[in-house]
Amino acid sequence: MKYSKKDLSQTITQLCVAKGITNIVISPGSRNAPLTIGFTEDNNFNCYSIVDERSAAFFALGLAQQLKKPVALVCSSGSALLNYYPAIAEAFYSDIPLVVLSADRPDYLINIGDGQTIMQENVFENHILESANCMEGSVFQDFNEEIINSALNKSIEFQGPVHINIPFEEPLYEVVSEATIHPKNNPPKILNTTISDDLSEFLKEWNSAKKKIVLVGVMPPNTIERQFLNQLAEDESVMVLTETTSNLHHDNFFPSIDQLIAPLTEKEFENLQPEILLTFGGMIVSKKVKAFIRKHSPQQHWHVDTKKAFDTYFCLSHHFKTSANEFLKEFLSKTEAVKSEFQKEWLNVKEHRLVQHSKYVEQIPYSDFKVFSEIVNAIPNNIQLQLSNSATIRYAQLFEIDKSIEMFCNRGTSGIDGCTSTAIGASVASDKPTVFITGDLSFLYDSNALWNNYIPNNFKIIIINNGGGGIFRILPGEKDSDNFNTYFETKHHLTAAHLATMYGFEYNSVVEEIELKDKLVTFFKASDKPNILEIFTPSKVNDRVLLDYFKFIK
Ligand SMILES: Cc1ncc(C[n+]2csc(CCOP(=O)(O)OP(=O)(O)O)c2C)c(N)n1
Repeated sequence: MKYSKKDLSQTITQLCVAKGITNIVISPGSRNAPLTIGFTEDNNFNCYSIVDERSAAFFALGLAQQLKKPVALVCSSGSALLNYYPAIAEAFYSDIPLVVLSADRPDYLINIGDGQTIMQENVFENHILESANCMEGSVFQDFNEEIINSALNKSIEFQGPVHINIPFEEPLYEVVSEATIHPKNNPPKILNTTISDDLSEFLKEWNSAKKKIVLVGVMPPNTIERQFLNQLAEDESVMVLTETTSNLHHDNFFPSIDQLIAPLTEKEFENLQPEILLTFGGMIVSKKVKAFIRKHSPQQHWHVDTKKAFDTYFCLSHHFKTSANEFLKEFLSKTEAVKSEFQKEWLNVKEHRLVQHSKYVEQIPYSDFKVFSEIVNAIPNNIQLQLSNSATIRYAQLFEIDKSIEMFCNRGTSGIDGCTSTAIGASVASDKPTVFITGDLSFLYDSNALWNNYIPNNFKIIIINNGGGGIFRILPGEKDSDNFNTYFETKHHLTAAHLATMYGFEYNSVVEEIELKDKLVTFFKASDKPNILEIFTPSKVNDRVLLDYFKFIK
């Protein structure tokens, strides 16, 4: 086995092994040669090579999203590092562990006109859990071990991104056959999640409230124990509103929030206003539910999370700093049944909406909505479904998707800049087949995602190509001007056909409804290549079909 001669390279690789960080995504460069040599020469590591750093970082994010442990990124100095930023911000807001290892020039070569050099220390300072700025030289070994341990532990303990900046003096390529450095591993701590709050006051409030809403945002599958979900679902004073990305299911839950609340009158909203709002999970997609709760504030808003509580509805009254399971175990064992019509009344509304939904789908023309409906009917069970941002995730929220399907979307910053790369990373880490549904702009934006040698044959992409940003037709504002076409919808006539050929994907397209069902059946069959199905839809019909939907389901 070979080791880089650099103390810092040996320190990093050994501490990564010690902490179980074994997946490394490397982008090419020379300044990072000591790290690249260190990782690739060591069989403990599973290394991936991806040229485009923006895509590499989202790919790593997809891996880490599935593995729930840090994935490391290695890049050269200069703007290479800055291309990690979109994925770092996403990881920061989505609580996904990433370890960024950037090679740098030594301090005396910064800002004196040396090439490929920027000010790398603390460069992600607003969106990072910890920045460690290493120093080269044996006198700094203890200091470096300390800060590297601390940063790696932070990523593991708090599930988020950290940045370790590592200066290397030339020569960069020298190797040794025995490790010359043996850093001390300070193991990560196991976070204490026991509830420190006195629950009695909260229980008093809860046990006297006839209207309680539990709202759940992004949550990995199988996070909350089934018995607690059942308990919540069986409480007639509780409505559990779930998002597609919350991966929670029960017949008494309310999974399509917009479908339920979009047609409501002011009077009905007042009726829906809860006394207590209890929230779990990450970001909420539904703009309508945010607007509803901000306007009809509950008396109490409690959020449960080991790490943070956002005041999304401007009425946060308490943060239970613990896990959902820990909280529910303690809390639900002490709650009392409250007689209430709340859940029943709204389950009737939900049932009516579902009937209307089915009727509506029967009569609508070929459109994004219709296409989504057919995809949901044809999609196989027991897969992983990755969704891009924009209208895709919003449409997905309007359909009942089989509960065996695991759902993911980058909602931390809702960017369209790395959805495909994330989906590919997730497909590599998951043993389930992965289907990725995306809009055309999101797909074309991140087309370098396909420049990746690790894409499994059971990875499938559906592009709903409505010739631009369809979302902007759904949003308010004037739609029939050149300005709208150019600066909002950004109309185009591009397709994925040539990209598919270039990157070795099977490719098929749909241009009218009559082909849709059969092509979906063929598309979802097992294949010996990754696969793209590009479905072209009429942009000027899509917005009307969606907006009329919310009136029809009333
Ligand atoms: C990096 C980034 N830039 C800009 C945006 C703003 N934005 C949100 S949706 C959207 C259009 C997406 O279009 P497309 O992927 O075709 O999906 P559609 O709206 O047609 O469903 C844009 C530009 C964003 N979310 N992220």
